[in-house]
Amino acid sequence: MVGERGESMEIFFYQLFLVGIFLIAFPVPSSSSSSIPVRHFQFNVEWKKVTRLCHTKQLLTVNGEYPGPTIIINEGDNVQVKVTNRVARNTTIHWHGIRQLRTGWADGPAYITQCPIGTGKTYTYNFTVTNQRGTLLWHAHYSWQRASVYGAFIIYPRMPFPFSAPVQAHIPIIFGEWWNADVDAVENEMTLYGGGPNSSDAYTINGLPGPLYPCSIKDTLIQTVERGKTYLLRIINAALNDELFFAVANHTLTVVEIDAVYTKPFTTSAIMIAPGQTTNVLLTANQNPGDSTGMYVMAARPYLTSVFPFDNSTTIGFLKYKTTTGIERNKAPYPPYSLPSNLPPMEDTAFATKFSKQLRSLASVDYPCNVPKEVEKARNNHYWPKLARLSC
Ligand SMILES: [Cu+2]
Repeated sequence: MVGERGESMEIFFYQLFLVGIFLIAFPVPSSSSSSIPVRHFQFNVEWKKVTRLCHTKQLLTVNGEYPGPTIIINEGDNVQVKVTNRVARNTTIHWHGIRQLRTGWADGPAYITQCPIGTGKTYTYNFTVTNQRGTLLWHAHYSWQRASVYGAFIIYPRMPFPFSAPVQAHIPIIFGEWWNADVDAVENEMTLYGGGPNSSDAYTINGLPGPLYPCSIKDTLIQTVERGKTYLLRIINAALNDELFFAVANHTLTVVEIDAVYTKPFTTSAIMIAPGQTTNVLLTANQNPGDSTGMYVMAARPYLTSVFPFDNSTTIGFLKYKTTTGIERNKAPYPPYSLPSNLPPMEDTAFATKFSKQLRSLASVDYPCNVPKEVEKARNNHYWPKLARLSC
């Protein structure tokens, strides 16, 4: 007994020592400092009746929106999100990719960094976004709630963009998955049988499956653009499990940022994006639709990486050039269309590899890439006992 107690005291002092080092090594300004702008948001986690693919169900949402509200802040802002749980089950929100310097408790994974937010309870996430700029995402982090509870997290930079093209508009493109069944039932069944989950019934772009799925012609994204203008597509993969290819017919994409880090720009016919990842691309509306429909298909479908059954369907939307007359030419039913020839086939590992190899940090004077050039050989293995002693 005494031995055990002595050991635990030793561990306790060792923890104190490590925490001390951490505080000294990362002095981040306190968020209570009045010079930091504070951004307040209210998130109500609540049910909303939503219909897709002819199936109506109660969908878990934030503020009744699907996808959820977009958070837009400036680099350096303090963010305070008051989350109220209005459903009869636990929940949390994860700020996916935010570094959470000294605010690990605001990270969101239930039972890891925090206890879940119980029914009727309110919890305020409070963190400062330091030295990150670009696109990230937020999503629920309890069970499979992230299937419908997700949204864009946009951080405007303090300094001008490191690319010269004037951006006409910022367009979030958020991929997701839709199950006709209740996702809790899908998850329970998976746990019961120990296999993979039932495949989703559709992929979605901004919550819309597009006309290749049953009953979905009206649920199609149509993004209007002006000829000659350049747009920043803030692409987010909020799908649960699948890497996706994405392409826009007759257009190239210039990758400028991944996961809120600038990249050396490169132009590509398509992108590959993993779940939880974000990619900012520039798209110039440089086609001359003339008398044609002025509609270009944008499409996403999975990159096949597993032997398990998966949803092998394709979601599409349209890029639509504004007419000079202002007359709406194209409403459903859409003109004849086909998938973009530049969309990689599902087994295209060569494309996925080539694409990933092109990703390089910008590494400019303003945005240096400070990675350790030497790897220190570890002398001891350190074990970190769990500090959280709250029983949830
Ligand atoms: Cu996450």
